[in-house]
Amino acid sequence: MAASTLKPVLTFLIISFFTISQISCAQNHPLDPLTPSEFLLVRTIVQNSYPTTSNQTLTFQYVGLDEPDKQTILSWHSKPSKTPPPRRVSVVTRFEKHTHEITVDLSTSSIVSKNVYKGNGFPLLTLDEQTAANELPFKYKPFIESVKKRGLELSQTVCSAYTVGWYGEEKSGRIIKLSCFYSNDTVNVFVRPLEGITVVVDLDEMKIVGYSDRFILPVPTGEGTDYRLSKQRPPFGPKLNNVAVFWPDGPGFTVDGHAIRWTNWEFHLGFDVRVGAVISLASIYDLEKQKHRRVLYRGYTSELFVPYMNPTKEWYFKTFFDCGEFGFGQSTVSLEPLADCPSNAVFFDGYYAGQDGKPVKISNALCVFEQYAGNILWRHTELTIPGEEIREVRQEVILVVRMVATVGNYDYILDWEFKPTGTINVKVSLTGVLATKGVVYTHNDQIKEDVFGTLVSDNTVAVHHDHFLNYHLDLDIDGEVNSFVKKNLVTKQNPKNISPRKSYWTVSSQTAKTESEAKIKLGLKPSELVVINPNKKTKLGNDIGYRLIPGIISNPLLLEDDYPQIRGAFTEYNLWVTPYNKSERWAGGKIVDQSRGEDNLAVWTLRNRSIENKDIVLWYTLGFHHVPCQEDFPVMPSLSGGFELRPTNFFEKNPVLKTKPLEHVTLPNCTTKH
Ligand SMILES: *[C@@H]1O[C@H](CO)[C@@H](O)[C@H](O)[C@H]1NC(C)=O
Ligand SMILES: *[C@@H]1O[C@H](CO)[C@@H](O)[C@H](O)[C@H]1NC(C)=O
Ligand SMILES: *[C@@H]1O[C@H](CO)[C@@H](O)[C@H](O)[C@H]1NC(C)=O
Ligand SMILES: *[C@@H]1O[C@H](CO)[C@@H](O)[C@H](O)[C@H]1NC(C)=O
Ligand SMILES: *[C@@H]1O[C@H](CO)[C@@H](O)[C@H](O)[C@H]1NC(C)=O
Ligand SMILES: [Cu+2]
Repeated sequence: MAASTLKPVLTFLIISFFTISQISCAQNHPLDPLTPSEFLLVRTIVQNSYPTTSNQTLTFQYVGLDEPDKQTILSWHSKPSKTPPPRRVSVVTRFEKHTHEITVDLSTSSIVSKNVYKGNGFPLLTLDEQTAANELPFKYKPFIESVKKRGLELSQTVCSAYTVGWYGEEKSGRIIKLSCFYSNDTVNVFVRPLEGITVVVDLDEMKIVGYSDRFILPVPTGEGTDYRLSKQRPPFGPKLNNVAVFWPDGPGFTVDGHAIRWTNWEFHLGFDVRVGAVISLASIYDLEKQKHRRVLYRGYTSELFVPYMNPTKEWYFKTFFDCGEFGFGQSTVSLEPLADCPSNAVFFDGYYAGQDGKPVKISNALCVFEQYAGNILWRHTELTIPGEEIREVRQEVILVVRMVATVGNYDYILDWEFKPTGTINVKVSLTGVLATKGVVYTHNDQIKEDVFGTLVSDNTVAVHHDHFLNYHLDLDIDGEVNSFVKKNLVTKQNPKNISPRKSYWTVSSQTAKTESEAKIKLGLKPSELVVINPNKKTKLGNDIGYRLIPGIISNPLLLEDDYPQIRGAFTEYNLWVTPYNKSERWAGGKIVDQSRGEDNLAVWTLRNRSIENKDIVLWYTLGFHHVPCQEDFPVMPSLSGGFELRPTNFFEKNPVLKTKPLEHVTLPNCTTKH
């Protein structure tokens, strides 16, 4: 289509987008995220429970839905009544240098439980305290001196907060470290570090408690690092032609509060400060059985572990847990209509409690849209029947749920893609700005030492690192009682007298009885990872199931007894299976900042609980070892990975056999304006 026709089409679609987003919610769902008025109520209830005589401030580190028991949800969901189960809220506060865990019941406006956390580590950091910490150096004389010594302007300097991890310390306060950057001449601050300086901040005291300036390295130039279009100079390119997204029949999905229905799928879309998007109660309509069948009770990113591979004094501690320390929901950024999501997208705002307990709104935090990318759902050309050429093709349309979390320098695009075939594709795309370290070098030939990364620009090394995302996948295949089956593909020798073939492979299934049997390291031997409902079979007698098809496989490379690895032990296996337990929600544990690996997936599974014929949860880790390259600079093109949840003997036959082909619709003629 000619570019000139783009404008009128877009205008039309923008109008239709607003219409969709105004569909109001008919009834509240017990899994709906907390609303602004609920946050305010929680704030009042919690504040009233602390002594007014204290001059210590109370800060809200985490406020999230304490969801009702699964059985309660399931029975409500199957027969929604006017009165949903009581709304409860989990709250974590800091008060008088202690972490308090509180459960609030909103229906009675009361506190149900309250205790002081006695374990190691600290809760989620708030954005406010990071902002406050980042400003401290600018009133701190030694830092001002350090900036001056480097011939830099203080007004052009910015600092950013980094969690410090745990390295065997017996005791440590609630501290973070700041790294500082130079913003003169570019907005790409993360590529202009002020190396040699470390600022240690005590968050409870909100003051600098440690400072060192060990050496000076050239601050990499800002030239050529700005990624804004307004700062680019010709020649431009490669040139892409404009596009229009046009759904002549209107959207194929409906939004009812947080419930989304599209073709054969329905699910609930929630939002949480710690993990961002939460998919619940996903079920698929079976045309043959004429009913919805359950697939995924709950899915979300439970943790993201990003260890950097620079072991020097200024960098070693950079081993981040982005969900448990910084909060994926808290780091969720507003999506830009027509850019982050296409014109047919419907947007959802997200809310979380700020440090003062008041609701903070993230506009357009999530988007949902249908996507047609010219892909084929299925096809066949039959050429063997003499005199005939038979061809059947079906186009593939999918539904995408998207959010973007920007944690400091990095952007994570998190997609859940639903297909009419029953597949759920979970995808993450990494983009944004690399974490870089200043060096004296301007050419690779000068480098005779390990610089822990790749020279990506003058005086700039992008540091090696990993991204390990763990997904909490509570599959309920046709009901909550499931089993995990590992189908190993094994080589068999062919008996000599049968045929000249010497070997073949066949499937050897193993049902995991306990947690230890379901710790899976992938990449060595081929196997299918299947969750079955052991109590249901297809008409032909096969186990009804769904399988998890991994994408790229990455295993950890740090030593097992290295501190970050102890904390990030969920990466030891690509897949773990646990019996459902409401309080086991995050693979890195509940309290993550400065945690010591005492409460995480690896520890829970040591109990070696029974998982056969039980309500089970899969924990899948998707990993990237990132060796940066020059193309990743000054801003990185998206790098994607993911995995697929795919029906396997779930349906009696191809569930999209009877899907009709899409009709080709010619666009109304549009007048050219130049
Ligand atoms: C208030 O703070 C001061 C100094 O920080 C302290 O000495 C005092 O005990 C505090 N008062 C209360 C009621 O906590
Ligand atoms: C800031 O950037 C401009 C443009 O590159 C340069 O001329 C100027 O010297 C820089 N100032 C400082 C204080 O670095
Ligand atoms: C649920 O998990 C928590 C944390 O691992 C544990 O303390 C608790 O005992 C578990 N409950 C059951 C019923 O296993
Ligand atoms: C877990 O339990 C099973 C069954 O009781 C047993 O065979 C297995 O050795 C146990 N594994 C560990 C690591 O304890
Ligand atoms: C639309 O454009 C096509 C090709 O330019 C032309 O053949 C057709 O008559 C036009 N239709 C209308 C309704 O203007
Ligand atoms: Cu990376």
